[in-house]
Amino acid sequence: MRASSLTSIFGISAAFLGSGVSGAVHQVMVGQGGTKSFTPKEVAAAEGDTVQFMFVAGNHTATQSTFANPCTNEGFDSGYVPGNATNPTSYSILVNNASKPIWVYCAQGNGGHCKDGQVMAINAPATGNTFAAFLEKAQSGATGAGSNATGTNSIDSSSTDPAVSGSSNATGASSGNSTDSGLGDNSG
Ligand SMILES: [Cu+2]
Repeated sequence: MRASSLTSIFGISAAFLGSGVSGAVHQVMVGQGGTKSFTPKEVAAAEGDTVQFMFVAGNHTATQSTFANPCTNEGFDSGYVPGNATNPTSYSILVNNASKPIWVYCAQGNGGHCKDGQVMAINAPATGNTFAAFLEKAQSGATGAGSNATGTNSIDSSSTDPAVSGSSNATGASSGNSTDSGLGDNSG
């Protein structure tokens, strides 16, 4: 009994170490040049890689949605982060499943930034549910009022697999300068 539970604990920490060592870091600038943007808009990440959002200007979020509802929080959420070009606050997520696309938008302006095209994707497929299709959906303002596709293949409701490792140097994010008090933080 004792020995077997010790063994499994060991197995978990060994796997953890393995992914931490091999993972690459992909930086994505948020708000670069004062625009409502993610740069780059698409990232191809392997399992164990980290995507690090760098908030360089403005006041934005990095928030996860689904493909079907581009401007609705379904997963991680950085909260509002004021930009700083010289010492940007970062927010990192760990990619646990490279075969599952991760859709990201900015929640600032009660969905306004998203509708203006401030979206990005990690591991978007080249056909079908592409980044271009996601962007078009976001800009069309589709907020889930219409039909929800029931036959989507790889996108389901389990939005918990990109593990959130949190922001590293947030100093008062979302205090005092947000213009959108209607949007709460519904991270769960
Ligand atoms: Cu924004």
